[in-house]
Amino acid sequence: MIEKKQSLESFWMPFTANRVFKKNPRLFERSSGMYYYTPDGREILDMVAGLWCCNAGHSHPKIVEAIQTQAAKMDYSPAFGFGHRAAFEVADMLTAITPESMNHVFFTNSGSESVDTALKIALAYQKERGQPSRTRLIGRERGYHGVGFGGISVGGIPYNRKQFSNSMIPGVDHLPHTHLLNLNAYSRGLPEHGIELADELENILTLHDPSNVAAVIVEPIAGSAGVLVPPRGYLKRLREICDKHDILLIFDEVITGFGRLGDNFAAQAFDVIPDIMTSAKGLTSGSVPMGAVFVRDEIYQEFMSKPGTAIELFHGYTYSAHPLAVAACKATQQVYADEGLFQRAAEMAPIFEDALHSLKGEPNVIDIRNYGLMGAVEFAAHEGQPGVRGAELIQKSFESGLMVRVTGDTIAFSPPLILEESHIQQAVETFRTVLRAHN
Ligand code: PXG
Repeated sequence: MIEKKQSLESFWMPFTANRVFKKNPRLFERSSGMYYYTPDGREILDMVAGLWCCNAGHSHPKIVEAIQTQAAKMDYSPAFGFGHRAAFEVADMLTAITPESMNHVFFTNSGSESVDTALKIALAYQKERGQPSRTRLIGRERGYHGVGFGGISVGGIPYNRKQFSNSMIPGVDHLPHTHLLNLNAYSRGLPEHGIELADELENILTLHDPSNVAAVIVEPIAGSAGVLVPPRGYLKRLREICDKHDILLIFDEVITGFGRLGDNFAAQAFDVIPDIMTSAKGLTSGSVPMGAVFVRDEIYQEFMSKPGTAIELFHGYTYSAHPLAVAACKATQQVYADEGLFQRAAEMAPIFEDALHSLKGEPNVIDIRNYGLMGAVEFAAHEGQPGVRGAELIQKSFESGLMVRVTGDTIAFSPPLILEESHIQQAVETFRTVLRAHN
């Protein structure tokens, strides 16, 4: 028998101040609906859907049942050269809710893998269609695209890049971020100012020549950087510039997909259709790791139109379309449809918006922003100590029975789509009390 150690030391926790956490751990033991429960039985209202992923609420009985049934039926089936029926069924289910022209999906196990897959598909596509000089990739400052080498290279969060600075993939440029705090503070929905920031793409293209550029990748709304909603008209303009120069546009929809914005994807919410779309998180409502990359028909057909019987794309994962993930995904998508959760997100969004904006004027608040069921409150940093106030606020919120997400001195909200008005009021009033008590 393996000897049981009681320490917290063995587990090197991701994106966590391990030494701080291990002195004062915040542990969860179970979850249900809108709540987590701690080992000592405290109820914590989850206003981030775990980590922006549990869109159907926690431990949904239909999803749990599907996972249990599948685990007993078939544990694993390879996707390289073999298949299982449900993987094809779920692909049909998913491509029924993507934009009309995106009818093909490549399965991964996470958002990071989805991003690296999307970048590789973009590069391979340019070669396949006879444009091998198109190798450059363009991301954006403050973008988060996971932690693979591709993702951190196109990503724009300085701390995520600093430790690995000499090992990025080459040939990457970044658009400026769109967070214009002075001009757009307290915007409800799409901010008024900043469409011209999209024109910076033209400058980058002039510098390198468009014939050397493969793809542009952005989050429709930047999540990790603190819910940065795109300026009105910005995404459409990016699309126009990409079209003009025959460059692929990739939307990283790992957070914005599956109802978060009150529509299937941000592409539909904003009526801007990319060429490639990455997803994960809400794909299975966070229940089993899974990611998916959707591509336009022309991209898939470019690979399929070549004569011969060779493998068309030299890429894939042992666990692409893992039976457990597929079962969880099918059940999740069925729950979304049966319970009308994307529509529900759209209906709750104005109530969420009003509640969040009622925090204007509370201590140290400098901005509030939102779209769909994504929202953020930004705070003035403690003098010379950026990030400290944010960390204090999540700890105090947790002690008060509320889970929120922090990035720097911004607190983000991204609740399960099942939430009710009473949860919104509970969350905002708890948070208000925390702000007033810890001024
Ligand atoms: N793209 C986007 C837009 C994401 O938000 C990833 C890719 C990577 O997904 P994986 O599954 O590899 O983690 C993400 C992930 C946060 C936070 O609150 C956000 C994410 C992950 C962890 C924390 O800042 N987003």
